[in-house]
Amino acid sequence: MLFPPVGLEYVATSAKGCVERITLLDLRYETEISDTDKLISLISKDVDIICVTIGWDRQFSEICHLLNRMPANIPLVVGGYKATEKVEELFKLCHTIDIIVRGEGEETIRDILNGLNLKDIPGISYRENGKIIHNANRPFPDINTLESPDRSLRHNKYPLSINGIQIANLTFDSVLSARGCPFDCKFCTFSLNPLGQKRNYVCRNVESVVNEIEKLEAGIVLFSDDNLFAIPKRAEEICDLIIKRKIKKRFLAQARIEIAKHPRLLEKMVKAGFKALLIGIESPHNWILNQLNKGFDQDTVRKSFAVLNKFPIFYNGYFIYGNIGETEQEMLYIGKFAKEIGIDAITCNKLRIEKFSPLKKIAEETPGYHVTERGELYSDMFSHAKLKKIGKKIKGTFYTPYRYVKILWKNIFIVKFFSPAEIISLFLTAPRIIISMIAKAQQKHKKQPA
Ligand code: B12
Ligand code: SF4
Repeated sequence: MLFPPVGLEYVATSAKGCVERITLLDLRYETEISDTDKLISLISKDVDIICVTIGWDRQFSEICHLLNRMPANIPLVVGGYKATEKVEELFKLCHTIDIIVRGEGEETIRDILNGLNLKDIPGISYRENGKIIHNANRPFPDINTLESPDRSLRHNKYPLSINGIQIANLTFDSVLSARGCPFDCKFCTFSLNPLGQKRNYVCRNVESVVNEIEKLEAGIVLFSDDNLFAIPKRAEEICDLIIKRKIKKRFLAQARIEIAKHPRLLEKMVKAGFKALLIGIESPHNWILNQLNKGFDQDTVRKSFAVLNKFPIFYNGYFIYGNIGETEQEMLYIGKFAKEIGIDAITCNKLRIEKFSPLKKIAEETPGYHVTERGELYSDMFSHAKLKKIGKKIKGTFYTPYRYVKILWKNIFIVKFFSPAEIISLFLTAPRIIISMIAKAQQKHKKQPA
């Protein structure tokens, strides 16, 4: 619940002027209408068209259930990454959906709201006489013509909170400075959208990005770009302008290890307030890095971290395990390798092979490997359950109690992510948080069938 639904906010902002009034609801926060009957009564009273985003798998069936309760007489438009991926399935599961917007929705929503004939709107799928019609894909919009999200439409502030207890007044937001990525990693579902289209790397002008940041209320800002540093000179200009305008915020961003080749940029990032980088390493093994077309090898990772670790930035590395042909021993080396390179935290995910993934062919042609409908890869040797166990072991090797102390130490004393006042507030709220966590665990335990 830390981050706002930026995709939907882009769409809502673009819809301004086409309708009389826009009400933006983030149902995770709208406690008053968390009761579905109340939500439906609000919608029935006041709303002419409903637009919903589905970004990921989480609670997919609950979302479908909710959509099926929407009033049949109000047009229902659905969009988002997951909706784009599951067009056919959604139409089958949700009889109330009229239109699904595939891919980026800023221009498409305007066409819909302006009443264009559905057959003339690129990028949509819709129902007609009991059939589903899929129009051609819409070309990508020029991102410099898109307005950044209108945050005044929001009803809440996206604070850091655990079990409803707010911590140290920290608030979050995200900014998108570019779309797409110039690299072609074979497993990647970031830069290849669910329509199989590669989004060419296009960036907004630096001034507009910093103008947006300057107006944000939140203190912690995530750049949601796939790779903020694709053009290092441009990233340096963003930092220069943040420093020049004395903007005091804490930034997080996704990066590739090549950033280590640019120590001057890293220095400026520290001055500008960059506190954490999320870096895709994927694997310690050269043959896997090759298979994934990652574009670097183990030695480069080691050399890059030797440079990166000189800067007071918190590094989280993404790793993929369960690759095609990977042995258990190779998977388990991830935790050890992560320790060797001195990274601060790791996130490990099983390899996913989605519809248009270039790895799909390799997986299908490799005896004993299978890809599920949901894009999960497993093999005769490694079932889902076995891979899950291996994942736990990898984490167990890395996340020891000493590691948690180190993480805390680095954030407080080296990266200085938290101010002294925030640290005090963190400690003061800690007992309440622990009590609430215990209560929640007990509740969960009680709910489980005997
Ligand atoms: C930044 C990001 C995050 C941030 C979120 C920040 C934020 N403000 O939302 C964080 C780190 C929190 C995050 C978390 C997760 N993420 Co994420 N995330 C991304 C990332 C890199 C960018 C998303 C983004 O901002 N895109 C830019 C906006 C403008 O695009 P958009 O959201 O797609 O919206 C456009 C269209 O979809 C459409 N649209 C969207 N909604 C609607 C609605 C209507 C009505 C219409 C008409 C159109 C429309 O128009 C929008 C504007 O063009 C994407 C990868 C990518 N490049 O897309 C992954 C991605 C969306 N995340 C993903 C996942 C899996 C997750 C997690 C579930 C990971 C996890 N295991 O915990 C969590 C879920 C968090 C949760 N809330 O439950 C997956 C989803 C894949 C899938 N098949 O389900 C993606 C695609 C990455 C991947 N390939 O693995 N994520
Ligand atoms: S660099 Fe990252 S975002 Fe770009 S293609 Fe590779 S994995 Fe995807």
